Amino acid sequence: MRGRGHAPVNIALCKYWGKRDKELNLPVTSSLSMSMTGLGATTEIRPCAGTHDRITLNGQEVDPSQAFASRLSAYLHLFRPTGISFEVDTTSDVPVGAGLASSAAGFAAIVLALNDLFGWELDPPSLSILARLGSGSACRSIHSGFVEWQAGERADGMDSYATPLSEEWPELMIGWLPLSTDEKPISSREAMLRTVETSRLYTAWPEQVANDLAIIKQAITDHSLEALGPAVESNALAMHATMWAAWPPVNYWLPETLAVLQQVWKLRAEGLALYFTMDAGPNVKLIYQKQDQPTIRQAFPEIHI
Ligand code: 2P0
Repeated sequence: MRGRGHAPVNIALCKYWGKRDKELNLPVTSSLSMSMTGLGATTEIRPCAGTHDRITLNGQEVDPSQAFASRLSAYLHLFRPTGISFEVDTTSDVPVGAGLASSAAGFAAIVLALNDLFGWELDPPSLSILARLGSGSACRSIHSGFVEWQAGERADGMDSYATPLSEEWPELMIGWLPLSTDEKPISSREAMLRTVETSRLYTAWPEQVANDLAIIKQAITDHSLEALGPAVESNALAMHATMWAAWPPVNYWLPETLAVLQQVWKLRAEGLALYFTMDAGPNVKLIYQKQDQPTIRQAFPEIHI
């Protein structure tokens, strides 16, 4: 008896930053992402005897005392039949804990594997809600393409889940620059809480998101990178500004991060339609159109597309 699930990494174009309920991972605002085909997490899960879950990541057994393992075991408790442990075998295409959305793909893959194992046959909103309980952004990784996570209003979170947009935009490219794969200095979970509690700039965030979200959705419908890029870039920078204004300040940037941003701004000033986004880590994701791929590869030879 085993269950299997695969889920893509998603990169937010309009970010989720801040919760209205930290137990249920209910967000303050809606958010919108793009799933990356061919990059994600694959999980196999089997019930087994014993008192501990056995968790394997990329072929290596994870010590049960590690944060990753204890968070996963705590999540599995939500579904665990009495006296049952699980063997969980996950393969991730991206480094864990480096701000590359590995937990989103990971928790979405677990939910799909549990759905397969127990034969639940859940509908996509229910799968998305269960993934959200593991990690907020995981609710978006249940789908491919452009995905919107509706913040919802209900206290029980049953209206807070992700749905795919019908639009497709095959020429839109996203590539990431691996500046560092070290574990981040502070988890996004903790950083988000600290920002909401201490950053005076956070009061401006919901309005920023409402504006950006409307522009981004229209830009996707119109296939307009000129409209999309500024909203995406400004949304990421505003999110980091709320963190810098927290106390103690939250900083994910390295000197190399700023150097890349300056290079993007220089290339754009020279006429290239190139924009960036960043998540809770020092790495930069570049957004551009397929026709400019050769130029981008030349300017950033280390890029993963
Ligand atoms: C996002 N991030 O929208 C934002 C942008 C990071 C920066 O969602 O506490 O791992 O599990 O709900 O989802 C990362 O936070 O946090 C994240 P939890 P999560 O992609």
